[in-house]
Amino acid sequence: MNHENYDPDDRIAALATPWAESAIAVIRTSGQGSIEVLSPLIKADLVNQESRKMLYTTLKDPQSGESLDEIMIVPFRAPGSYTGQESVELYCHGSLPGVQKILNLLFRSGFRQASPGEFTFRAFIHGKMDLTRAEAVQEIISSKTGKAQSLALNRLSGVLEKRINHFKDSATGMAALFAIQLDYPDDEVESPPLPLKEIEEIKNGLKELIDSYRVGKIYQEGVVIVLAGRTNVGKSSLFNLFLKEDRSIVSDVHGTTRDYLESWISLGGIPVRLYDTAGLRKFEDSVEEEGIRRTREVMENAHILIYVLDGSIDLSEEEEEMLAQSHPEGKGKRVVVWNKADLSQNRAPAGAIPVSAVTGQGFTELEDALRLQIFADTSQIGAEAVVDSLRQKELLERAFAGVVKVEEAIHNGLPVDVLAMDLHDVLQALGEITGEVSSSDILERMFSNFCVGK
Ligand SMILES: Nc1nc2c(ncn2[C@@H]2O[C@H](COP(=O)(O)OP(=O)(O)OP(=O)(O)O)[C@@H](O)[C@H]2O)c(=O)[nH]1
Ligand SMILES: [Mg+2]
Repeated sequence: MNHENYDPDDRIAALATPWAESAIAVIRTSGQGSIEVLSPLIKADLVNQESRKMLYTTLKDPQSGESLDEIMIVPFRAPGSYTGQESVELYCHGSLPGVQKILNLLFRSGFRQASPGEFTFRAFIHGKMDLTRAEAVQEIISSKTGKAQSLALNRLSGVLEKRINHFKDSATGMAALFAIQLDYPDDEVESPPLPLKEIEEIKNGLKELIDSYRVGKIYQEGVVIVLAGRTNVGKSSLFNLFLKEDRSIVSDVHGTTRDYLESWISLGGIPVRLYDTAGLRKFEDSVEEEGIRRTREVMENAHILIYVLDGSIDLSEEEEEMLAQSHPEGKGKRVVVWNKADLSQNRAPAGAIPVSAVTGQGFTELEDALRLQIFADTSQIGAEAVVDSLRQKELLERAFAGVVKVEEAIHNGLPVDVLAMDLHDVLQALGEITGEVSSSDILERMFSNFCVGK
């Protein structure tokens, strides 16, 4: 999408549902004249159809006279549509050849294929939503757990926009104050008190949002957790317990799992990519050697390693050593599980969580320990507004740095024009977050990550 010479009125169309056989497919169009262009293609009068009221009709090719499908169609007149401009949505049977025929007809009739995110981009330029909401649209679509989806939904409803606007209002008020002092420098009017309290408030608020990014990222992108340990300790049994299904082969033969397996799970709403791996031992053949090499590779990339021990037998030297290390090597964190606790009368070694993959004992404690590790470096976020876009986080940091500069300038007794300039930076960054000031390359990058049809 080229935003420089962008024509926001030309007519676009795209399939909004996946390109796959389905019960119903939704085709979306937007642009001036959409209703008039589509009307001759159906056996009903779309031009006089009430806005946002659905119509059941037949779609036909006016050239050949061929009936293409029985459809439901709904016109949206500006500004009462998702994009804020005239739009038509069309619900047809989800047959791929059928959908292709309909799209071909639309492209012959004066629509062009929409780019990814183009409908949302139009909603943004028509003032239907600011950039924090526009970004939330794609975040909702790509969210992997219910919790991630509701955090993104909060942003769509504008919680983040409201907070940013609150900072903006406050900074604008300060800018006005500085402007008065610039206009009347000679103490003709008594100088108003410096807005130190407001500055502190903006600083804390920005800091809170910046910190929330880590939480947002966890919910949006998820974390990688890897089950590792010696052969036969019960890694695959635990993997299946997390998944609540028998995905990985479990047997009392050592070296059952030869290659890693992976699956998405939800850990109390946190999306987790969980890996089961080949047991670590001196390999017996080249296939197992490759399996163990892959296991080590997967372990390297883990955010959290669940190191599994077998509670029914003695620990190996290597396991003892591992337990003794309070700080595991590698970038990830570690949780040690003492599995098969049901078979042992002994107590779990210090630092290990007693669990049984067979009885389920200790599993809740294991989940709690994982959650604690995941959020270990994040502050507790009370507010509903959580940032999970890197773009927003970087702009928040720029605004924060600007506020700190203003504060320092005040403490150092610098002249008001310096304060005003620093404050201008703050306002600029905040404006970019919501899209009030937006450069075309930001828009280009942002909307290109969207789904086509959204
Ligand atoms: N009693 C008991 N048996 C368990 C438990 N966990 C696993 N087992 C048994 O231990 C054996 C090995 O389990 P797996 O889950 O295949 O072990 P693994 O670590 O994946 O083994 P490899 O893939 O060979 O590395 C199986 O016979 C399981 O039924 C447990 O908590 N209690
Ligand atoms: Mg296994």
